Amino acid sequence: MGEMHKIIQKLSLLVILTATGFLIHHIISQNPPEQGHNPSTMKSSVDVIWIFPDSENGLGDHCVNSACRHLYKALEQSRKKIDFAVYGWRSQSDLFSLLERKKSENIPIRGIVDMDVEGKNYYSHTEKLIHMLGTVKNDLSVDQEKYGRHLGEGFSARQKSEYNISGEEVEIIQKSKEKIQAKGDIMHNKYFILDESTVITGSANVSDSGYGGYNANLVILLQSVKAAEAYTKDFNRMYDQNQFHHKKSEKTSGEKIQINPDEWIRVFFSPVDDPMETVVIPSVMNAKKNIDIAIFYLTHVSLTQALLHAKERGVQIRVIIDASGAANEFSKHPILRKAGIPVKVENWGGKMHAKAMMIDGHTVIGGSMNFTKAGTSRNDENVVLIHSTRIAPKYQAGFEKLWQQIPEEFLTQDPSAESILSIHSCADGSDNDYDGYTDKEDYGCDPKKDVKYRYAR
Ligand SMILES: [Ca+2]
Ligand SMILES: [Ca+2]
Repeated sequence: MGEMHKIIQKLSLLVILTATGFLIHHIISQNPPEQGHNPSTMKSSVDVIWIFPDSENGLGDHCVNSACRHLYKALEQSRKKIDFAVYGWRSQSDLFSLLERKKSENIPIRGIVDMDVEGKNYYSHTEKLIHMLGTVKNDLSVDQEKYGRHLGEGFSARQKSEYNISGEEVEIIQKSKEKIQAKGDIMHNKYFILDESTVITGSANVSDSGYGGYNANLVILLQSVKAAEAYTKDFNRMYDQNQFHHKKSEKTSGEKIQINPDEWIRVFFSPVDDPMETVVIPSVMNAKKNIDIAIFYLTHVSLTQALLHAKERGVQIRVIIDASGAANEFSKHPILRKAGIPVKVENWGGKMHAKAMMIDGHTVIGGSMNFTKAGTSRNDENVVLIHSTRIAPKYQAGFEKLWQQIPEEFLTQDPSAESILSIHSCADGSDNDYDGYTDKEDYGCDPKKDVKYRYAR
């Protein structure tokens, strides 16, 4: 024992001293590591940031609001790895140049974007991004396998649904005005995973209207190794295994990710987790006091039924819905109004693009998923449930601000997304209501035209 033990002790000491010396040398010779970027010592945190619709600056290459600056800073601080899955890319040249710089610094960057069956992306700078990075994949082959290689002739849709409105059974039939074209399922995520420890997600697209700030959006910031792991798992199955949409097979655990003793989150991915049935509807069913919803599209039948049920139980519900979302033939907001739920249709130039709700002052649900059947059962989407009595009031304050901005008359009338009624929509260079006419060409923007053109319904 004795002699041998001493030798081992001496050797161990030598190893430790050498290692320490090396470590000190290593630290001195490098820039000090950025705080919060060492996963093992990093503190977990969760936050939400509202992007308020900035009508004055309009559509443009802006990255000035706090959410966009946060994304910029987090990308800039990334040292190890940048993964992102985004619907597409338009404008946002600061973020674009930053990725270019990160690439030149040899930070591994991998990206995923959407493609339709003809290999086109909705956003104009997506191709440029794909060329610049050379490491961006998409869902084209999965879409083509399901829908073919060309846009079909389109189809008419008809939906019959039933609701109990204040004790009365009501049957509603809704039909599409124009033929719907199947362009493929949508890779609709808007998330960034940075250095295996930070996730930035939510409803904002990387565009002039999204992070640029023309639309209203809710951005979610997660500092959590476990959250980053869950998102990376979703990213890898798309990136490495071409598992988009219905090809995804493994459900997410959906387990609580503890952020601190008082706060936890759960994350879910469409379509495999069916977040509408798994998390959104059960949360509405459990609501006891109030629900505030900020949403782009609301066409989902069972969610509408759950909201009516909550209203019957005495839960106070308010909804802000987008004007173009409200103009959708399948929108369920008239049914909610019929049951006495206050629904305001926004009237700013940009969109109500959030997909979020707050429940009972302790829960916020947000992400990329619209409250539609496609959102929960076909597209690639992510939904975060945040349990926090600190975050819920923060959401609430932003919701209240938006609610107060919208005139009372839009509790009963729906302003057309492109009309004199929607502030700045007639001078933003955008066909806000997708009817092929922009700004002054649009009937809703012509004061001499019949007033009916200013309303969507
Ligand atoms: Ca697609
Ligand atoms: Ca228009």
